[in-house]
Amino acid sequence: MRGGARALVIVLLCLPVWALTAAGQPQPATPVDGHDGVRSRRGYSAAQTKRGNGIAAPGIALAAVRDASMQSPRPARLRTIDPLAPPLPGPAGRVINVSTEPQLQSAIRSLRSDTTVVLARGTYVLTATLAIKGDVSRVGIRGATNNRDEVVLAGPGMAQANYGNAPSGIWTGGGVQGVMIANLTIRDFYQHPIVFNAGTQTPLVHNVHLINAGQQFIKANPDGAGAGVNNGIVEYSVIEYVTTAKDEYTNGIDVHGGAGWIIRHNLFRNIIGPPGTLAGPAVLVWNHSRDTLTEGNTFLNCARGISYGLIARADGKDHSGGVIRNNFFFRAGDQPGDAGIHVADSPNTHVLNNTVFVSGTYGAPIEYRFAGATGLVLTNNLIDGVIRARDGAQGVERTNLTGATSAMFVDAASGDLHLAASAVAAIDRGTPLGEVVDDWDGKSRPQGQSYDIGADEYASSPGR
Ligand SMILES: [Ca+2]
Ligand SMILES: [Ca+2]
Repeated sequence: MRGGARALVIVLLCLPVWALTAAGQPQPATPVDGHDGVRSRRGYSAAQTKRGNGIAAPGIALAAVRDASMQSPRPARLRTIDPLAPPLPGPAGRVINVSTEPQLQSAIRSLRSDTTVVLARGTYVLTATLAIKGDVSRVGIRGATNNRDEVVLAGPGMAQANYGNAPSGIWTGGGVQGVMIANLTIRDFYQHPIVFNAGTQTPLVHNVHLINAGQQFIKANPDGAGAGVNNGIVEYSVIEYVTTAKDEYTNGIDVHGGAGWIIRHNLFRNIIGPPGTLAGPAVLVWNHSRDTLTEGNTFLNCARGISYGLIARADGKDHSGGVIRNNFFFRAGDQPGDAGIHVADSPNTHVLNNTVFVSGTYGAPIEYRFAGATGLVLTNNLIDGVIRARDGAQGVERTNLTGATSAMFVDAASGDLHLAASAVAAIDRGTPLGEVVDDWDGKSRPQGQSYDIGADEYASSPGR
C-alpha cells in the first residue's frame, strides 16, 4: 500500500492464469478456485444485500437468513488469545458418521440437504478435495468433539505442486445454501483449506484451525457477473503459518464481492511472506464487497491486518460500510509490515475501539485512503503511531490515542494488549459509542467512569 503502482501490482498478482478464462462458464467437474478477480461489473440485487450481522446501515433491511441450526452460540467463557469456542448445538437433521477417508469421500459425494457429516477423531489424508456441489441446503462437515485439533484434514503440503486431486481441502459451490464447517483442522493444501465458490451462500466456519495454506486460507469467489458469497461467518478459529507463507500471495480470509460477512473472535498468526516480501492482509474484503463486521479478533505477527477495500475503483466502490471494532493487533519490531487496519475506497466504514501496536515498524498503524473513502468514522482507537488519511480520503477522527507505548499493556510482546492499570491516558478517556457495547473480552462497556480507548475496557475485577 505504498502508492498506486503498488496497488496495481497487487491486483495483477491476485489474478492467476485461470482468472483470464471467460466469465460465466459452467462449473468444471473438478473443483477449482473460480475467482474471476476484478472483472466484475454487476451490482447487487435486493436479495443479495440481505445481511445478518446486525450492524445498522441506511437503506439495507436486516434479514433472518440463517436457519436456527446454523446459529452460533454466544461464548460461555472468558476470552483467551487462543480462541476458546463455545460448543455448537448438536447437528440438526440427518447425521452421517465417518471414521476413514474413503467413508468421508463417499459421504460428501452423496451429500443431500439437511445432513451433517461427523468425523471421528483422527487424521484424514485427502485423496481428493471435498467438493460440495449443487443445490443442497443446511449441510455440514464437523469434527465429533469440540477440540478442533482432534480431527485433521491433511493435504500434500502447501508447496507441493503435485497435489493430484486435492488442490484444496473443502470446496463448495453451485447453489449450496447454508454450509457449516466446524471443529476440525485443515492443513497443508497447495491452494486453499477452504474455498467458497460462486453460488455458495451463508457459510459458517466455526472453531477450525487452518495451517499452512499455499494461497488464501479461506477464499470466497464471485461468479462471472460479480455476484459473491454473502452472509458468511468465520469465528473462534485459528488461522496461521507455522513460520511463513511460501510467497506473498496469501490472505487469512479473502472475500470478493460479498455482503454481510462477520469475522469475529479469531486468531490470525504469522500471516507473513518470506523475508523481503509483503504478504496480503490477514482479512481482505473487497472487489465490490459491503457491510462487513470484523470484531474481537487478535492479529499476531501479521504483515497486514484488516483491509476493507484495497484499490480505488472506477466502477463503484471496492468496499462500503461495515464496522471494525475491538480488535487486537500486535507485531514485533523484527517483523516488517504495513498498516494494521486499512480502509481503502470504502465509504462510511466505522473503525472503533481497536488497539494496533506495530512496534514502530510502520508509521501509520491505521490508514484510510482514496477519494472514494468518505464518511469514515474513527473513534477510540489506540495505536503506537498516527492515523493517516491519504489520497483524498475523508473521515471524522475522535478521541483516538496515538503514540502508545508497550508500558500501557499487560504483556504486549505476547500479544496481550489488555490495558495496564497505569494506562491512565486510555482508561475512561474514550467517547461513549452506541455501536460498541462490549470489549475484546466480551465485557460490557463502560467500566468505571467512561469508555476506554482501545479494544480492552479496563477492569480490575476477575475476567477483565
Ligand atoms: Ca472505563
Ligand atoms: Ca476488558
